[in-house]
Amino acid sequence: MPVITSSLSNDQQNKLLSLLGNVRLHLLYKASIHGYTAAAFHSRCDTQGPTVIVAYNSAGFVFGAYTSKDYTQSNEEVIDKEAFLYSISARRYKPLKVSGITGKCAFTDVDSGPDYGALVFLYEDEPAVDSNPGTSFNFKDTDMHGDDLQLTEFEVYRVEDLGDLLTKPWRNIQWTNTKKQQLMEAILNYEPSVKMVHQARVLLVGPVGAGKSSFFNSINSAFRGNMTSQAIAGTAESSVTTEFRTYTIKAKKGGGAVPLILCDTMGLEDNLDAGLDIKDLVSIYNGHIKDRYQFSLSGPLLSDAPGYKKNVTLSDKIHCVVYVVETCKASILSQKMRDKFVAIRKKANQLGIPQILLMTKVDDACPLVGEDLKNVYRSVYIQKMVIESLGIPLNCVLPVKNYSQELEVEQNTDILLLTAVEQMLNYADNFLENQVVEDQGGVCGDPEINSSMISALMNSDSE
Ligand SMILES: Nc1nc2c(ncn2[C@@H]2O[C@H](COP(=O)(O)OP(=O)(O)OP(=O)(O)O)[C@@H](O)[C@H]2O)c(=O)[nH]1
Ligand SMILES: [Mg+2]
Repeated sequence: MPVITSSLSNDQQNKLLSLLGNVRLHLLYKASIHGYTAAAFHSRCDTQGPTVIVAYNSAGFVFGAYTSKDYTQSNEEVIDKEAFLYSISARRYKPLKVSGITGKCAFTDVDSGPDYGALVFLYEDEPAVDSNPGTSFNFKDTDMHGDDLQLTEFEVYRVEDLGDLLTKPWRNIQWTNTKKQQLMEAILNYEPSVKMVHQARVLLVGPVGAGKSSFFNSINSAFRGNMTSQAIAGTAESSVTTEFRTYTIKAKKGGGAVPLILCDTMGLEDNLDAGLDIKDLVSIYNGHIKDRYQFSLSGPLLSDAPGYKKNVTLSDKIHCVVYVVETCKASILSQKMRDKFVAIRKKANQLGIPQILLMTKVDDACPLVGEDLKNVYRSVYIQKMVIESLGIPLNCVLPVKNYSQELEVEQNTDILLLTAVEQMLNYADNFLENQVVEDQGGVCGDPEINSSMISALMNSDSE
């Protein structure tokens, strides 16, 4: 499936947003990709809450309809006082907004194309509009669409209310240089509670393009004090990362290593036979996959394959799993992706590996956060996304912004990133402590650790 992008120019989008308030638009349906049929429209746009139709014609008009109600194919007339028709064109400085005629319904909830009376879209399953001004809405044909009823494109967006800012943040963060230095020191001075393990091993896993590789680059940049791009990041239809990579981080150029290994994986995809294979993931959890292993689309790495690492120690295992998801997609992941997450979580739970949800691209998700990152815990929208996401306990959810276009590191971005790392180290330590306790109880020891080694494994302060 090709990457689906909006046909709205920046100017058209800004004009449309000026009619809708503080919202973000999520493209649900694009007729040139999904088909100019009512069936294609309904399969993507029914029960999506508030939506806006955006129709394009070759006369240069962008016009359509907003409704705050669902399409459900109920065959009933839907009353919606908030509904309106609109038109944007180079001819007018401000968009035209047409409210409904008092007492008339906004649209008839039919199984054909969206029917607003005065404008019926996808008329007869064609790239066309039927125009009858005076039916529910009143306008001049020339103002609405320049009398050009053939469509060159037809899109529908879900309209997501971004809300405002909370007066009090729901999580307290000190946005000061002292805090950044404290976080850096705490991370650099971290010592795993098991002596034979020198670095916490944290796995990044998540959908294609979620920002896994960028997270490593961002942490590396934060410690180096300048932009780094060791892990290849970018946007593509399938995962840009195709190898398993274990990255260490240098505190400064030529300096000592941060006691953290970030493991980057290929992205997850909806289809069962695409993207990272869950069997490979379990091998990674258990430390059997080596750095630079090239993931294969023909199947997972088998235990008798040459690259399979048979003898593993606690250091090779994953100590904390970090699910990386884009903030604005967290609550609308496809069912197939959700099912994959359930399977991945189940496996991590069975192995007792602590898990964190890293919600990336907060700057993209909410313009108020894009303007000022300090709004991250005050944005009503981000809070909503955190609460609705994947059923992970709230204290395990960490919103971040990765470096993506900056040329220099920035204090607030670093603070959010380093706070996430500090949490990952705490969780990794919980895992390591549990491993030792389980070994003492003889529950499920690592093959290379036995109870006679336990006292030697523990750091003096945890003895
Ligand atoms: N604005 C913004 N862009 C981001 C952020 N994180 C990542 N990006 C961009 O998102 C795109 C994908 O990022 P990657 O780090 O390559 O994502 P990935 O999860 O490693 O993707 P695959 O390796 O393809 O699975 C890149 O263009 C990044 O610059 C973020 O926090 N904010
Ligand atoms: Mg990647």
